[in-house]
Amino acid sequence: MRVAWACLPLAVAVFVVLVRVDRQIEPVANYWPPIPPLTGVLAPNNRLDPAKQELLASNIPGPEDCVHDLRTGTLYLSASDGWIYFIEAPVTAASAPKKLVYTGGRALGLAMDTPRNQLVFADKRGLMAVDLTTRQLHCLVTEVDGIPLGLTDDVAVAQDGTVYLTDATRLGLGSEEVLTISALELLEGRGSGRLVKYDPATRTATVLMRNLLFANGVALSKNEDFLVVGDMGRAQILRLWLKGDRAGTRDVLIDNLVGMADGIWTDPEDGTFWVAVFAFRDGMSQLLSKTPFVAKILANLPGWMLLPAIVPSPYNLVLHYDASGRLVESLHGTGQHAMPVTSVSRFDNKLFLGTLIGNGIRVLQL
Ligand SMILES: [Ca+2]
Repeated sequence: MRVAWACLPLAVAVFVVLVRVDRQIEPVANYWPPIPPLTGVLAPNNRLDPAKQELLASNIPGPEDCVHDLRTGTLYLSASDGWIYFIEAPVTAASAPKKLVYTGGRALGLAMDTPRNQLVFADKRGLMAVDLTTRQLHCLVTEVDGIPLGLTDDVAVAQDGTVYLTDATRLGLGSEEVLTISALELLEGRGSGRLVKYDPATRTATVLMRNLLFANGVALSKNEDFLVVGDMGRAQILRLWLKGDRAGTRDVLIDNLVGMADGIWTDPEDGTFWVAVFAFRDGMSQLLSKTPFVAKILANLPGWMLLPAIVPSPYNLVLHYDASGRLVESLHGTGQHAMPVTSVSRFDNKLFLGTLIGNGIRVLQL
């Protein structure tokens, strides 16, 4: 089956490369460790099966992320139509989402900045915020170190208002769709993602990490002594210490993930980390990581044909780690309604799952 996936696009790519100019990427070879087996805590189960889920906002396209205002229970969600929507509590499948603001771009990761009563979000245009009283939109950062943000993917806000954001890849500067951009970054294999810190007091942004292979989810630890960031293409979650003797140093908190980590959410009650896994690591980008010349040919495919590069088959997977990076449980789901999970958070003893592909937020009673 994998061979079939790889051969068909390759044949088309040979044709395509003859009639169009290639995209400007220069793939390099990478050698990844074997994918860990689905055994032990990782053993498949049916905890995310569709029959156990409720679908919220079923008419809202591509809600990558959603976040609750813990004061009111209002749920905010980022959609692929350029709008941020909200649902007031009590949030049920019958609730009709309302429009909060049109961003002019494409909002991805969301984070509440409760002390300042604003919603901070990653947008294809850069780091942005919307005042929840006036609904006034603010563009906070569009470039760092003279380099434009290529694709702002996720955000985390500290109690003092400091914002940490991921700039997924330099390849996001064109007009390509998010999925195409991520596939190209993975096929290139170099890593152009950045972790950025924005200081609202000085309105300045600084780069904390470079060369991430699609920088994705970012989250602060419960007491904000460190943050975690997803180096998605390398199947790692990195830890950067912010306080204490180790401040400024980094290490690998979680290594050799079974899939590509998307959104990461810190549970405010116990400090554990919930990780949305976008896809297993057996897509074309991983299979072709040793053959950059083939990856360069495939990079000429139309965007929709690059999907197998990152999503070989539909699967739902959420991983739950303790604060030290130990896997404590995994939640799986398959079937015709399975979609890549791009965000996960818990509220009122329910898990809320966002997806870049498909409509609506899926809700699982725990
Ligand atoms: Ca993301």
